[in-house]
Amino acid sequence: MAWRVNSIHFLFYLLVLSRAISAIDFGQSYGSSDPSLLTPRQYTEDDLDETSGHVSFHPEGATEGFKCHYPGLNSEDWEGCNEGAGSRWCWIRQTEANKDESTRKAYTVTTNYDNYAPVGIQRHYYLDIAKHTIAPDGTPREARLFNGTYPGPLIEACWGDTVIVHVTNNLDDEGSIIHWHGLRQYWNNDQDGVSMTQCPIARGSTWTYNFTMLQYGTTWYHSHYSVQYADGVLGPLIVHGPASAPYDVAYAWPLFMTDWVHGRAEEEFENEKSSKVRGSKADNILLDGMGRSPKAASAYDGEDIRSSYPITEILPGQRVRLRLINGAAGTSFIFSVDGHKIEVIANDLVPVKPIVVDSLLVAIGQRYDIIIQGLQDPSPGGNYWIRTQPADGCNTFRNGIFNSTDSTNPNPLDPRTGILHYDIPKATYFSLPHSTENNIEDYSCAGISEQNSLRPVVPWTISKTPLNNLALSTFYPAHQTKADVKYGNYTHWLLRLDPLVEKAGGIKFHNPFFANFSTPSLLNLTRIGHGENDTVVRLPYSSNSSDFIHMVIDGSLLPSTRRADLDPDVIPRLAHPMHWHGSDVVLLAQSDQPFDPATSRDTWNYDNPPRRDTITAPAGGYIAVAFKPDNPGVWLVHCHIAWHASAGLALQMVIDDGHSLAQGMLGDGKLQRLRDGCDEWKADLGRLVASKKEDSNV
Ligand SMILES: [Cu+2]
Repeated sequence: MAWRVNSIHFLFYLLVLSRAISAIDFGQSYGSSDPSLLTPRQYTEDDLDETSGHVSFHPEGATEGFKCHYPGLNSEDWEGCNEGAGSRWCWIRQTEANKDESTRKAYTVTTNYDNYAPVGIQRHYYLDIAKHTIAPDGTPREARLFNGTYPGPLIEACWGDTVIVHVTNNLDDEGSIIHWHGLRQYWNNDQDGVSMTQCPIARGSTWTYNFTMLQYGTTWYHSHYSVQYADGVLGPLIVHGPASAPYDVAYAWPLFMTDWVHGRAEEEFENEKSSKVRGSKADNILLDGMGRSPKAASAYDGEDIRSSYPITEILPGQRVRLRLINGAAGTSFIFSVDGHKIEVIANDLVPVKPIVVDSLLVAIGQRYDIIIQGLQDPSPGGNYWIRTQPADGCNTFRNGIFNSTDSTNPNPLDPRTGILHYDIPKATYFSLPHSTENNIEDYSCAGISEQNSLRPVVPWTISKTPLNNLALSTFYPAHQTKADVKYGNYTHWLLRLDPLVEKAGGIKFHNPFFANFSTPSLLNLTRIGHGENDTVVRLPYSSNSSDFIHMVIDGSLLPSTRRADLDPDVIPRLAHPMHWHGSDVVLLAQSDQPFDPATSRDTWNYDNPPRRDTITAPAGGYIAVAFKPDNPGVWLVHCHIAWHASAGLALQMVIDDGHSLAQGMLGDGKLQRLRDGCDEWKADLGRLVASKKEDSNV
């Protein structure tokens, strides 16, 4: 195809950067606090393609043949091109003309990525959920998989694209519901894929999800049907977009960290509820679906490492962008690469000002985009361990709890799960790395100082006077009485133990959260809140971007060093990675001390706090978050430990205007579609499992 350097100033992303040009200096991190300075990726002219005068290019790190197309953008929008470190890259200025009024009514054009997305194309994906026997660590088991792979296939899109996913449930014994983790589903509540917003997909049926990528970065999709994702029903989802620091090369496939259970997840969940076993446990850890026998840590020396470990290739001095996902059921990980620093450029789906660390806590449900800076002079063998070490206090394994300071577990799992391999003349694929672990100061699973050092590139200033009134909170546990239902105000959420564990420990029983598969809340908004297991927070909708809701999640009733009355051998001290649907939240405070209504609020951070969708509540402490109630609907907040969510550590927030906005926005077509789906489900398995009250069904 014709390619003329000077006349076709191709490409691309919106964000704009007349002042950012000098920043394209490899090895130099970004540093600026100006929100308009998100740097686009560098595209060489070979990447670019001329299609009807519209922007079309192969984004760095995309799979082969994958292209971003922006039919709304053409050469008149080019701002210019620039040379840098051997590549030429171009960008466009974001203007009123390159947004589509018909589909972007809710957005205003600003340099705040939160309020703007380009207009992309539609992409269709087809997922088939079925049983397959696999043995990722040598032990065969029957898993439930998307398209027969673990993790499932990569869903890949460009910022602004609309993704349409056709999910067919070919399981013979269960329904399924698929959630698109971290995607806000802005004004698109019915596509969230949880039991609040739809009935499960009946056996043999296909359900189609449809959503637009208003965010970009790294995330994943997974079953939200009880603990089904722990049986394998998960996969990566990446959205190409700008980055907050330059890099040389990127890979499409993320490093997907999981734990792995040798039996069925549903059976493992029985252990969570058992007063004898106390707690679900995992058997192993995997990286990208690869693992080794828990008993044979280093059995592969001399064999081809590519058959036993996921390999990440790098060149000396090269800056490699990697994507990290924790899709585990019960394990938070400390990620590190021996001998290498980690430059963090995004947390969850939010670009952050780059910070450099030796290791990185990746809690369940969290993601990071990172850059590894290649060494100028790597060791001759060229191999370095990638470690995914279970974090202290955030793991439960069959052969003992992993603890960095306690050596009483005789057979800890080997955290060396991947290999960074230098493509240099003397490097070998036939020798394990001989690298030593970085000096890691903090193996804790809340990672308080690290988590609080992450600063979004596009800043938010948070109102100190929220729309809700924390002082009005009932301070009751997630246990509803009639008075609570009237109040509807759980913005101070006092976490309780798993009710059956509480019962076993002699603590007064409370009602856990329970969602009936056959009656999704979205179809019953006026009625939910009257059931003893509904656990509903009703919050006022507001379109004003300066309006916020504040929420405290308080673990002070849970076992901690202060709660000596609760035996940690009976009830383990666990932190909870809490995940929000429908919104990113900002972290006003994260503390290992209990929340004090009189004094704690004076210490909160309102000035561009960390912002993401999953944050760990420390054992015995609390987190305070804020979010914009601008997305009407019914949204889940829950612990992302699969066993805890199913045991009821969840609540539903209804964000509405008091005039049926949330249900009204569905329109007749979507309502009818949801009802038809429920009819199909009820005619299939609905009657059998609707009354299964020992599982929250989220
Ligand atoms: Cu939890």
